[in-house]
Amino acid sequence: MKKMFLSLLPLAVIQLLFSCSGGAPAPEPVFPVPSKQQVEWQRMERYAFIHYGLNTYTDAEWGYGNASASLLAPDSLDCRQWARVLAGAGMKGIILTAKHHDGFCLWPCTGTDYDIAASPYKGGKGDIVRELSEACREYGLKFGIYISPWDRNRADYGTPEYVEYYRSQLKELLSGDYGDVFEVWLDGANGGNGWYGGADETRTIDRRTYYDFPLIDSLILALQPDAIIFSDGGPGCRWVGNERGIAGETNWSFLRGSEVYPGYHGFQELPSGHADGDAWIPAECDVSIRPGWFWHADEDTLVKTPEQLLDLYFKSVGRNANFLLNVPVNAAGLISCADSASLYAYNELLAKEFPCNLLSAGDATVSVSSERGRAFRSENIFDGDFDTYWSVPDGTDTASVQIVFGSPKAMDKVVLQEYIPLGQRVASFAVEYLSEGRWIPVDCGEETTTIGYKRIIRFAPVEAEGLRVIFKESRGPVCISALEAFLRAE
Ligand code: FUL
Repeated sequence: MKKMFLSLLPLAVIQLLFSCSGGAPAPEPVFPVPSKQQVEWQRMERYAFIHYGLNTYTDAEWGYGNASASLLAPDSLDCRQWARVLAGAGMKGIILTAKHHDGFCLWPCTGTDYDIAASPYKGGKGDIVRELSEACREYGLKFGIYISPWDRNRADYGTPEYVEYYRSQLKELLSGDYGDVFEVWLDGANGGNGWYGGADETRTIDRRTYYDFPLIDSLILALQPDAIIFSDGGPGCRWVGNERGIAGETNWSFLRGSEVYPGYHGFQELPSGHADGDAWIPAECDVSIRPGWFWHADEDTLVKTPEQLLDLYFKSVGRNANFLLNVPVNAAGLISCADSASLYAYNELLAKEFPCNLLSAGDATVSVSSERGRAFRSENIFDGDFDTYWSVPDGTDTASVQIVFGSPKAMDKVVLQEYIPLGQRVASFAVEYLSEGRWIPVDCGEETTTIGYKRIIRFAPVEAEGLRVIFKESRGPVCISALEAFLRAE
């Protein structure tokens, strides 16, 4: 009852109530901090990409911009199947390649003839953006769009007129006609050779200035205020610096905002972010379930196994990043059986990794180095509620929590979460278990530096009489939402 009442009140009022009743106020934020939309986005954790278009029929990855629209003639295309399979695999949303680098549009686009209206699909009356956005709503998924800035079909690519055309495409897709869009994906590949309306040449643009990305970002946010804008440098979320789906073991959700822009690349620094960054731009790990982003018949046997997908989950979500898994649609217009079989099995393996949290305040003796006050007591880390957290007094940048069990527990994973609305703080920590009266570090083979929204530490199963986490370095008083331990179910 008390909790229900509190959840209806804004944070500021809650803080005031606690300070009036003698409790300590919440810690001051440590900047940069995420927007409310970025926190919601991070809590999605897993969502899917779909690459589909003319490349599906030409066996290409980067269409040149001159493939005929007549090739788009799937005989069984069914967006509801895509949504059903991906929802069944635990995805929280789908991002569709509404336009890839070849410039072909999967919706009837007013500014070009190089679109679905020129294809045989539904006699030129189809609109895959609409069909998928509706299927996503039906299956409780969020919907996002990939709209390539680079366009190898347009004769005017490289001129200011093209940028205007690109903006008009964004307006068409984001004006609300297709509902809410949770993420807009601005790819970094742009400029190079292409068809360009028959010019068939190489065009080079200044990646930093040509598109006027600040203007594009404000256009997107004016139309879809809750959308997260992806690019190498955000502003909503950032590329993780590789297409293998792997985040840095150290992973700050910040960048020096003015340095990174779409097309910047930054392979070395993007996996870990900038520890001294001034803008909250968390990492997203994009990777395909197959070697290519688009479907190719000869890759039907090269679909990643459930075990590989599970490993990628731990290397993305388990390292403070979101996991964007591409599942290409095949020439028939469906997600292939090999892909859906692997996806379902992966989702089951994932559930087995986290059968039940072994930690609770009930059957153990919990002690912490210090507590900030009633509202920030250590019990908050066990309550399964992200919005409550344990914190320590101001001026404290180290802390520890120790749990001694009534009887030993077997475990192979520890999950830690920081309360990120107040910033990402922890820079170094250690996880130890108690065995025959001695505290032993778990052998996870990874740097235990940052935590962020979520960090999952895996190790060979141990029989633990207790567990402790030592926060050795923090950018302010720690704010820990969750500490959980699990043992994989056989
Ligand atoms: C890359 C693109 O060039 C690929 O074709 C693909 O769309 C991938 C997700 O992003 O930069």
